[in-house]
Amino acid sequence: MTQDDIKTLDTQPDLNRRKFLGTTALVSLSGVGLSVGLSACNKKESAPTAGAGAPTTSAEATGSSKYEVPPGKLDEYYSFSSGGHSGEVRIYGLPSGRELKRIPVFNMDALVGWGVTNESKAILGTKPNGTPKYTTGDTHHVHQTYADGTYDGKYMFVNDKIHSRLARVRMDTMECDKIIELPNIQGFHGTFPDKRDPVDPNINHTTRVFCGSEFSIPLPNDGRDMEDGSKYKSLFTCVDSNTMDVRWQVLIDGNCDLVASSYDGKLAATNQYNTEMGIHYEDTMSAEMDACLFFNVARIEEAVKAGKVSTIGSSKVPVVDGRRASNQDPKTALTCYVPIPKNPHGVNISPDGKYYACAGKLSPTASVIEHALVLKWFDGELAKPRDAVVAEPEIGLGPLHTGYDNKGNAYTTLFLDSQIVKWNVEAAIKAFKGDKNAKVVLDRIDVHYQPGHGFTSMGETKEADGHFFLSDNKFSKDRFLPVGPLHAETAQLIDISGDKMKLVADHSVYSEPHDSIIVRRDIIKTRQVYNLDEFPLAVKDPKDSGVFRNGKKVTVKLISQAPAFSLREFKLKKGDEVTIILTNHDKVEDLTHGFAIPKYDIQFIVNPLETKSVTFTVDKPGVYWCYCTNFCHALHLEMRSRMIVEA
Ligand code: K7E
Ligand code: CUA
Ligand code: CA
Repeated sequence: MTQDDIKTLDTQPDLNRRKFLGTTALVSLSGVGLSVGLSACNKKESAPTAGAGAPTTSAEATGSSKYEVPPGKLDEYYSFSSGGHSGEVRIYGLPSGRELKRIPVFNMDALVGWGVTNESKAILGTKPNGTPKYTTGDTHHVHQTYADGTYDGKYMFVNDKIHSRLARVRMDTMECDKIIELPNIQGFHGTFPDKRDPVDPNINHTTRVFCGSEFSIPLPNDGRDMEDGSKYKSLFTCVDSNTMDVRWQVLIDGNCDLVASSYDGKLAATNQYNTEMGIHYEDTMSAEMDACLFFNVARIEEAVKAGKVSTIGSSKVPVVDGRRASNQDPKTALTCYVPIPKNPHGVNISPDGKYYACAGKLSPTASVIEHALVLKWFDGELAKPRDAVVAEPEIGLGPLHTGYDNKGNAYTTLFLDSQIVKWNVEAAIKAFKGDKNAKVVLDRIDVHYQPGHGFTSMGETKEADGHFFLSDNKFSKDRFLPVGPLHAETAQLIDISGDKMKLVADHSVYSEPHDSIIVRRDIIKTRQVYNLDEFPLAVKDPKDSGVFRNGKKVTVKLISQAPAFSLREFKLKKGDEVTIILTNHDKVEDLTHGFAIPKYDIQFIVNPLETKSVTFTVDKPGVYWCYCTNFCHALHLEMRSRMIVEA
């Protein structure tokens, strides 16, 4: 990118700001000062750097009661959000921004007892000593399952970038029920469920989850080829959404990043920023063009069926060859590499299923790729993959993620410009064909500051409603009371129902939401209580309570019913391996009890009619008051049981 490119960005209303930002950001990208240009905050001339500086100018404060949710009233939407390096998933109500729940997934959670109970450890996976295999996670992308092009309210999937795991969350209980670790990859970043089967017309719902790996590694990564970057590889992975088994992987050139799936089930896509296969940071930016890589799902599955596969290391997952050299003939190709400038970030399909927007990140453009033309290339009827690009509007600096409304407009986050830009897809296509009158960029709005993901209400479905856009910003600085060197992040709610975007609320969020989806509330149907029968260990009758000894292994069965546990005390001997099984017999929704044992580091909750268990060795003689941690009753404090450990 050159200085001349910047001049062409004439749609920017605030030219002075543009010039300042552009010069700083782009000059430094051109080689010498790489680290300066890409760091986020060095160019926001209007923002104080820290502290509770000047209050926000009233000019931008357009919040009004129309967007407030009065006490006792419910929100219109759920927002499901990844929690970044917290390893969790969060649920907010919109437009209020009320935080409703945090779902522990890859992280430990003291309230729920996630990572403490036997049931959660079985989902998390354990080391031979019984402790969780990993205690950290890094969630980036959340997406729900589909039926007929819209959410079916069944499951949500979320990735773990640090340990390359995929988790599934049930939408009826909003709890994680399954976690798997993907083989032979690192930096599992983008993920997206498919929307229907590419072949079987009867399967109009999600059955696969696609997963992209961002970091290339030697394969297998067992100490070989560590100095030879040309031997590093990435895999694109497909997981069965029901069994959560890994179905297949595709060996590719370059890396994966974000992932999208088509509405007809035929293609999966991933943007690639490291087609250079660079190991060092500057190498990943050496090429002017990277790519958006498309996978022909039906052909890959035919190849797997036909046994045209290999395996890597000890993994049994079939791997097909999606590298460029092996996929030159469009009519048999499994993959199609569409060139996109430069280090693109994000790929998002429009709600009509026709176009993918792949934003340039280091190029001020968003590339529009036509779905039908990619299919045409696979049929041998398009000269070259790049011909599938039908528009490439210049929209601003550092474009990352795109959301859509129901009127053919796209909303892209501009990380470096700290803006959201609204642009019209069909107008961009006309302009690309040479129509000088096509009005591509329709509006811009400042956000505070450095937006990462942005997403619209129902915008990842064919029911996109064009109501709200939420901008998850990476910096908040002067927007909230300072709370030390680490500030809250901002999620800014923008009304996109009119011609002009309107900022209507700032919501603070704990670091660091990456991606969210905004889901209409009628789609989500949650359960009120559990069912005793779904827990094999359930203590079904209070009379079944007691201490059951088998040598040094002891099982303690008890129930909770406000305001008491069914055992006032239970006796153990030092050295026993005890399993405590607790069933909550309260049937009223939200009547949850907790169970905490001092000095033994045991804490968890049991929801109505739920059963949980913990196993540990009692190594400290004495009296330990097991108490209820969840305020449940006027006699909550009295709700206790005595664990007596004899020497
Ligand atoms: Cu979805 Cu943040 Cu992981 Cu873009 S990434 S910002
Ligand atoms: Cu039971 Cu508090
Ligand atoms: Ca690159």
